[in-house]
Amino acid sequence: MNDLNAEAEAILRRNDRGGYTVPTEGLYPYQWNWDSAFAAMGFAQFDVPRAWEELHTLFSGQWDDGMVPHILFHRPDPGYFPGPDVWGGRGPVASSGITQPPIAATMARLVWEKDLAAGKVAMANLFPKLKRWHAWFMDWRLDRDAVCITHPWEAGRDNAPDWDGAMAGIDPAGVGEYQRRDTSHVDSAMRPTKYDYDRYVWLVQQGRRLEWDQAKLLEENPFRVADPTMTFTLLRANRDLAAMGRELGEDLGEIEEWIARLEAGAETLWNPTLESYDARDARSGAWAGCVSNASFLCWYAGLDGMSAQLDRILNLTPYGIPSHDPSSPKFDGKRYWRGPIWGVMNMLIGLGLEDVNHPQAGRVRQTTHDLITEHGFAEYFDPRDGSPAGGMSFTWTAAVWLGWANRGAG
Ligand code: 2M8
Repeated sequence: MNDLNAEAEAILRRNDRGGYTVPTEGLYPYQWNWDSAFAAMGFAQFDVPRAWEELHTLFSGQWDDGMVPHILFHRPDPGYFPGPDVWGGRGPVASSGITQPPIAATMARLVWEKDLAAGKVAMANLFPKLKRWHAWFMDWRLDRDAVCITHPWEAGRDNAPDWDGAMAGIDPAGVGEYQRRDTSHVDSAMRPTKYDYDRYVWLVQQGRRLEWDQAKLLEENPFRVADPTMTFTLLRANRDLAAMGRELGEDLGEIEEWIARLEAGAETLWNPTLESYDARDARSGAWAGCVSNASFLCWYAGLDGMSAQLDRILNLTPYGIPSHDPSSPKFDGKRYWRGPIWGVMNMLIGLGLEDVNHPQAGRVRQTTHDLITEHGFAEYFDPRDGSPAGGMSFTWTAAVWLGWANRGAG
């Protein structure tokens, strides 16, 4: 085993809090939804039972309406804001009131493929929970059959320029005083601004006031954006759920109907002027005008159309797909989801490219391999020179290394 494999395994073990994994010590002290799904895929490379346990713990927080929260607050920790007291989630485990990109079915399939016989009981147990979560999206979150977010944190791409238009429509008056914790862990130049945080907190306060009732949020929330991250990940997740359901002898009728609807919905995210998949404000109809790393999840979802953009972007940076187009005036190479490279997004994009044997597939994986080899297991990286940013010893970067990037040719 090479040193990086050993280091990646040690990171997962160190971030293990017993049944669930934190994204990194200090900055993120709880169980995050899509981080946890990546962690399961990472654990599956050396400890398959622990991988299933991660997913099991994640779904122990599922709400009675089917939603799976974006954070589960298993144990209080003053190092993170906003904590359970601010969110007022109503599930079986203290939680936030919003969700995150549904990659769990896709990661569960990768875990299951490690040992089909041993994983059959765990998968049969997880299947109905995954299906209920997907049904929740279909019931509550569609706009012209594309999937909407109700808070920027739901997309996982917190401060992406994609949300600037919708965020400008929020007046955060009355949000009150609060103490951020993130900027005591990392340089504030790498984090969202106060302008954004006021609106994040305002949206949490609004959700709590509306008791996280999806019908009321649909009526009242000014922030509702049809998002490529959610649309493409749910489409892919349904394809993986159908494949697993077939193995388990489940009826697939409903899932197949969801797939057809989401395929049509994804096309409503095609911005012809930008020549790219784009986010669309479901309230105003306005395009965000952003070529983001989520735009390139189309292959992951079984669609295409982005090859010319992919060639263009890959020629602008040495390490894969930045979170925002480097040629855009909004690009900021260090500020979180406004420019940096994220190993997890490179992996999802890469999986999609590999599915169709795309000529750029090898390049995306190889450059992610090089990025981690040269710059470590950081949360994200400056796309111009690869310098590490945000939190270090990061769970999902370690998982991406173990499950995908270490198969680079280098
Ligand atoms: C970041 O988001 C959290 C809020 O959910 C934060 O900044 O406090 C995002 O990068 C998100 O995608 C990720 O799941 C989370 C934990 O790694 O951190």
